[in-house]
Amino acid sequence: MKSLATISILALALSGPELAQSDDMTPGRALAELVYGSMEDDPSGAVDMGEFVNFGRDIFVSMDADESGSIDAQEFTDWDFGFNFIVEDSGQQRAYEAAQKILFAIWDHDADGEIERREYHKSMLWDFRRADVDDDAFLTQDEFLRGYVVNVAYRAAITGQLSSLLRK
Ligand SMILES: [Ca+2]
Ligand SMILES: [Ca+2]
Ligand SMILES: [Ca+2]
Repeated sequence: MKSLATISILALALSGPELAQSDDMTPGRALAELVYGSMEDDPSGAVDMGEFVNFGRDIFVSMDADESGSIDAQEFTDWDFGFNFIVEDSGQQRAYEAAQKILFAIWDHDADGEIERREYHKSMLWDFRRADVDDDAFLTQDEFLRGYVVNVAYRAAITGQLSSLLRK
């Protein structure tokens, strides 16, 4: 298990532009586009913060298997966006597990081993703002794919970029 400091460094590295710039149509990207499409109430517009937060709330409920109001590490790793089968194909299981740990550590603000509803909600707001590069309060599909931390972390894992970071 990596220390939290290492995880923070990795998280920073993951937000670097060189990792987020791939335009290849990979299975991971196709999945992320599908997820983006499912967030939009109005298919003609970009995703606003309300749609993003609603999407996050649905995910929180489905992750919280025992309905305790918080997500523990087991619930978090058991749940997946649909990336698991892509990970199996890519042979990047360990990198994917590392990416899950990074995401969990980012969202568990007080590091008590549970992502509580309010921590998750706050993270959704932060994640939205971070991804909204032009600061217009809408996420375009491109901003979502390039900047949403889940997409960035899992894509880095699946494409093998995270493995090379972990080896450094
Ligand atoms: Ca729970
Ligand atoms: Ca917590
Ligand atoms: Ca924007």
